[in-house]
Amino acid sequence: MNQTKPIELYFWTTPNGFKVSIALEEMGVPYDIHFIAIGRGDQFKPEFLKIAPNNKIPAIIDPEGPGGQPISIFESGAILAYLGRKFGKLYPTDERKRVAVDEWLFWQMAGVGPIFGNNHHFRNYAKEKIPYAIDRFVNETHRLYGVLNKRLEGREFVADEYSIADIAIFPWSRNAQNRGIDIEEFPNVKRWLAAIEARPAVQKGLAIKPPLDINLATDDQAQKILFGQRAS
Ligand SMILES: N[C@@H](CCC(=O)N[C@@H](CS)C(=O)NCC(=O)O)C(=O)O
Repeated sequence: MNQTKPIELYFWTTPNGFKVSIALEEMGVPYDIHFIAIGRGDQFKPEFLKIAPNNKIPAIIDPEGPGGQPISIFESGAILAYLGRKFGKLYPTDERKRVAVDEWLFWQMAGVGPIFGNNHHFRNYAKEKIPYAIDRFVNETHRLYGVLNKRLEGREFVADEYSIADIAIFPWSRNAQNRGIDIEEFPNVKRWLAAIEARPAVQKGLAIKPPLDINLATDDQAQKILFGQRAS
């Protein structure tokens, strides 16, 4: 590891945020956290939009990017792949193995993230409860748990060896009951979740807590927390 300056992680305590904190912990990469309180709209601030034009966490700045120059990256899948390539960890270089990791990483990004996100939205947040939308997203969530359960039949991790693909899928798949799923129906997923949850780096990545008062902070205070000082 020849990273001398920490990676700047723009983060909130959500599944997409935890993907990156877990990956950084697993790879043993130094990082500083900048909390982006999405509940108070910090993701729309111009400073953040410069590095994350889609106004969503996570994002990173690597001060020691390609050519020794800083690089900013948004989209959790792009971040995980970058970290895997840069630090040579959890992202195999053998092409067949890498394709398998990519398949499951993209499966998470294009399938699990949006579908589980809509599941939460229509079950928990939508003011009007729309049975069609709830059924559609719970059924599709159930199908995706089934796909994962089948993939994990006789396999320890989704691409055999533990990788950034597992790290992408894990934070979204735990607490299945919160999306109307009975995990007992999916014993391979249950076993896989327990194995990942037991990893010390995963526990550290999940343990990050924002400053208690961040949602109440004035704009000025929040700016300091978000952009001016080390928050971890
Ligand atoms: N595809 C994006 C999704 C990121 C995402 O949905 N982030 C949520 C939190 S988990 C967010 O920042 N939401 C704020 C907003 O939509 O305004 C990624 O994987 O990075």
